[in-house]
Amino acid sequence: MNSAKGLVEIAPGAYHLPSYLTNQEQLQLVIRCRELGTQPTGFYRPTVRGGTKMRIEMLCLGRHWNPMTYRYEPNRSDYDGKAVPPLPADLSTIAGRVATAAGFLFEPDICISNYYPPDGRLGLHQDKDEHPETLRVGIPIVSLSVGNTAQFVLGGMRRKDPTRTILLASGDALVLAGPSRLRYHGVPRILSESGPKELNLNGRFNLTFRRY
Ligand code: MD6
Ligand code: FE
Repeated sequence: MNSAKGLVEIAPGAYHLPSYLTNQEQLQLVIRCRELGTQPTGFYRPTVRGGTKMRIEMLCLGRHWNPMTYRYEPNRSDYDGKAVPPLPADLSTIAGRVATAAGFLFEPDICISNYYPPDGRLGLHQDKDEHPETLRVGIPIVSLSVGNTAQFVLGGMRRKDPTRTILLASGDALVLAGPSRLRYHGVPRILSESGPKELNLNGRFNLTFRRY
């Protein structure tokens, strides 16, 4: 069960589910991220095309998103060549439940988990590296956030389109699907010390679940 306070359609095909995860589920998710993140295939700080280091740490499950080629691959060839672990069933199940709550049937096969330190951020981007058919039909991306609150900006189909800001708090879920699947979005900042004290996390984990 979850403590969802509802489903807010922030744009056609984009849904915010505030407080989707219970406190207990949030704690479990933090523990899970730390477990997976401290494995040999755990978090690392990616360097993107052009040589800039990202302001987050990344961990991929199912397939690795290569920040140099913008392609999905079995091994993290931009870093240490290690094969990424499979997407654990407990995590894909949660993402499937979120999608159901928003009215979609969704069976993810990839998860990208990002860790934001207190000064972490993620530039404006589109998630368009999945299979063309996935993008064409608008198969959702489901995201889960735990820890500090993020300022999440959602724009349009062009980088210069106007954006709106929503706050993604600990336990919130977000779905980008259908006509919103390819909207530009980013996280300019997270709010320090804004998460539940019990998580012991002055930072943030965001997990995005995808179907390749
Ligand atoms: C974040 N999220 O919340 C970054 N992408 O830290 C994303 O980039 C994202 O939340 C696609 C769909 C949902 C998301
Ligand atoms: Fe994204």
